[in-house]
Amino acid sequence: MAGEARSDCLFCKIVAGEVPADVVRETETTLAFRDINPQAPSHVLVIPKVHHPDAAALAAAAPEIAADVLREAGEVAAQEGSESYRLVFNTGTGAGQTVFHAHVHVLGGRGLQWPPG
Ligand code: IU
Repeated sequence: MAGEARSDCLFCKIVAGEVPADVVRETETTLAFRDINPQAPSHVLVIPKVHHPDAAALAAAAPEIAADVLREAGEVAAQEGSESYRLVFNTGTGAGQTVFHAHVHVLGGRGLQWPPG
């Protein structure tokens, strides 16, 4: 069931402390940690602690937690000193989603081109 921890989900395992992560912020409902394959000098993922497969599913099921994730993304950017930054929600394999637990990429620390690839 969405919302429950999944034993086969990497990010649920990070939330449970079963897989290590470089955590930069934590709240009651969210966790923020550095991406292991950074695409910018500052590349942090913010996730809800509850399991939902993508951001839209999270927003539909738990809008208050989706808002927490967005608020935390801004706090991460400020903490990282990123005056300008980009939030990315890859959704679906065709868009590059590889982990099916909602997360937002917070990218900063360099100039970012538009449009993205
Ligand atoms: P994506 O939007 O689903 O592709 O993002 C998943 C991210 O999770 C991706 O950028 C990976 O580098 C990152 N990641 C991680 O930080 N730690 C891990 O153990 C694994 C993936 I596997």
